[in-house]
Order: sequence, then structure tokens, then C-alpha cells
Amino acid sequence: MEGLETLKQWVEESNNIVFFGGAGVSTESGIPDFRSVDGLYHQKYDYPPETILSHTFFMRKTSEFYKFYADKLLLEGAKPNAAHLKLAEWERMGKLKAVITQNIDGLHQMAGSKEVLELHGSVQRNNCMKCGAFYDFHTVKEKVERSGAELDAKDPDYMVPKCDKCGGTIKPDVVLYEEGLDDDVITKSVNYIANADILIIGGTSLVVYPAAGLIDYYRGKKLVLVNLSATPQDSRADLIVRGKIGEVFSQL
Ligand code: CNA
Repeated sequence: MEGLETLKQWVEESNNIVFFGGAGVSTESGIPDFRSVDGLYHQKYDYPPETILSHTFFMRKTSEFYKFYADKLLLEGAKPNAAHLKLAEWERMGKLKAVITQNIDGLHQMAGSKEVLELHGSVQRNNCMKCGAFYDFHTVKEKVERSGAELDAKDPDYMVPKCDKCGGTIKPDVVLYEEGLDDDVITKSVNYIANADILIIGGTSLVVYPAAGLIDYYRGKKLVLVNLSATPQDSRADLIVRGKIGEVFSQL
């Protein structure tokens, strides 16, 4: 595979790698991305995914939101793949400083990574919008399923998880379209990227802003892109490895 040997050598020589990734990192774990041919944007729904995953839609059509969310994003049983595992291993070896991810699936932490900056939040954390009570992934999944089994599909609360303490609606700690990113996560990400020796970008179409704009802070000369398809930033890369990220990382 072209570029693989160079990447291998750069990784061996470095102890300041930063990884920036997206949905393509988890497709080999069975979680569909947005923009690939079998991604969510090419499947049929009553509304486009970016509409369903917006703040306005969540507030106005909460039941519709949870139907899509439960079907496509609240996936149980997904396991980290070779890419997640290799990144965690590099961190343990002191080679990698941080994983910055647009993913919300929690697979990097499951693989053992510690410094994970989640730009778009996580399905693992959920809070009641009224009283703030915390709920984990499994509890929310159970509540969504129970509500789906007990209520009529036309009920406005169909599949909507409710708080045990106050009855309020539970919302995932996921950054929806129209919502802002966490300042602290952004500041830390900028610092890691600005000081990185190697920036490896993988499994992302680099079209979702402001996240994709973070790579502008990189000042080094080892910008690596590991992606299945071309991105608008390919011309800026010092090295491109075209392939499946799990397969690529298992050879590093
Ligand atoms: P995207 O726009 O769907 O792009 C994915 C990119 O990854 C494409 O360029 C693909 O060609 C590429 N790709 C797919 N599979 C592989 C693979 N095995 N190896 C290498 N490259 C691959 O996704 P982005 O992350 O760029 O878009 C940002 C959105 C998608 C973020 O807001 C995420 O929250 C959101 N998302 C997250 C998940 C998740 O958490 N796993 C799933 C679906 C969408």
C-alpha cells in the first residue's frame, strides 16, 4: 500500500503524534458513517439526517428524533477495531498525546485511550433536561425500547426516554446541528494540534465545520491523511494513505 512504509517510519520516530478522526474510524466496527455509499445520507428517511440531528428537530419532534437515533446511533455491541486499539497502544507507549474525534460512539475509550477529546459529545452521557440527572447509555437504550414497546407510535412520547426523578425528557450529550462546541474541548484540541509533530487525520470527509477547521492549527510537516475517499484537504497533506483505516493501522 502506497505511503504505508513512510507512515510506519514516521510513527516509529515520533513521540508526539496527535490523531484527528471521524465516522470512518468506526465503520469497520459496524457503525455506518454519514457520507459513504452505505452511509446514513444514502438511506431513506422521512427527513434528511442533518435535519433530524438538529436542535430544533430534537425540541419539536423528540419522538421522531429518538426513532432515528435508536435505529442508527444507539448501537449496542460495537467493538473497537484495529485503529482504535493501535491508537490506545501508542498512547500507552508514550508516542501519542491525544485522540481528537468527531465520533460520539465511545469506542476510543473502550479501546483504552485516555486522552480523548470528543468534539461532538458522546452517546455514553445523557442528562435530564429539567433536573440534570445523569443517565448512561444502557439505561437510555432500555428506556427508549420500553417506551417504544409500551406506547402507541402516534404518542408524542413514543420512544422518548424520561427521567425517573422528575419525568423530564432525557437528552444525549451529543452536539446537534445548531449547537455550539465545548470551549474547553476546542482549546485543548487546538493546543495538541498546534504542538504536534505528526498529525494523522483518518476516516473523516473533513466537511463538517468548525471541527474540520481545527487542522489549520497544525504547523508541522507531517500531515497524514488515511481515508478511503478523497477529501477537500488532500492537497495540504504531506502523505496520503488510501485504504481502510483498520487495515492500515493493523500494519503499523
Ligand atoms: P463522514 O462525513 O460520514 O465521512 C466519513 C469519511 O470516512 C468518508 O470520507 C469515508 O470515505 C471515510 N471512511 C469510511 N470508512 C472508512 C474506513 N474504514 N477507513 C478509512 N476511511 C473511511 O463523517 P465525518 O466524521 O467526517 O463527519 C462528521 C460527523 C459524522 C460527525 O459529526 C460525527 O458525529 C458523525 N457520525 C459519527 C458516527 C460515530 O460516532 N461513529 C457515526 C456516523 C456519523
